[in-house]
Amino acid sequence: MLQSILEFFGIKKKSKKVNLILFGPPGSGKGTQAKKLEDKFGLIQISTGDLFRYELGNNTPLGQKARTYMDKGQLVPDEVTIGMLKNKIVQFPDVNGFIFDGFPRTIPQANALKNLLLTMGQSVTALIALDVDNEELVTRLLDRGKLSGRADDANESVIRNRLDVYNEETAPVYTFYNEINLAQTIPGKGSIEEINSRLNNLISTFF
Ligand code: B4P
Repeated sequence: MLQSILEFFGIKKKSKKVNLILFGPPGSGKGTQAKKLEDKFGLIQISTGDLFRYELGNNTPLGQKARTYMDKGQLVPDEVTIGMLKNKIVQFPDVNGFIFDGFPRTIPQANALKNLLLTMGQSVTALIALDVDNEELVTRLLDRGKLSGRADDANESVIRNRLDVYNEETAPVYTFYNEINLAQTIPGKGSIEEINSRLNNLISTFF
């Protein structure tokens, strides 16, 4: 009723946006799944890993800075990552929402995301973690490394370092959202289609 009255006067009701964080260790399938969810739900995927790789590929000053961290499996410093993310988000003022893939990876990044969305009158809808054991992750990333040429997938010690960095620096981000009842976990092992169907079922409940 309210909607039709507003429409009669030419006022567009501000619709609720769905902002999801796809969370999990390296190789858990965030990027693989985010691309599928983007099409299904009309959301924009923002992958900080992809943004860095784009800068790297173009050999920009930002890319050169990021490379020194990424090649060793370390996190790129927060100020660089947050600035880059802000520049990206403001390009999409009218979308249904975002899927953040690989961001936030630290508590300062989580706080920055909260403040940034607040300035747009929005908030995080949910964090969804993909649960996959370490040995499966190492296998997946080594397999990807054979094809992708990504330096951070090329050897096992860099991959294991990324998993350690995840446990030490990124896992607390789950607790941050769990404390405000926004975190959920789904099993991330199984076929890509099986996991996609688990995600679709969960995400449909947010619309
Ligand atoms: P990312 O690009 O985010 O890379 P990722 O964690 O390795 O990948 P993802 O989990 O998306 O795995 P994918 O779907 O591809 O980060 C790379 C680096 O960038 C970081 O180490 C860091 O240096 C830097 N960085 C990025 N964001 C940052 C931030 N916010 N702050 C600081 N630094 C940041 O899947 C992996 C493989 O598994 C693929 O080959 C896929 O085909 C396969 N796979 C997927 N699902 C599968 C399934 N169900 N079964 C079998 N294989 C599967």
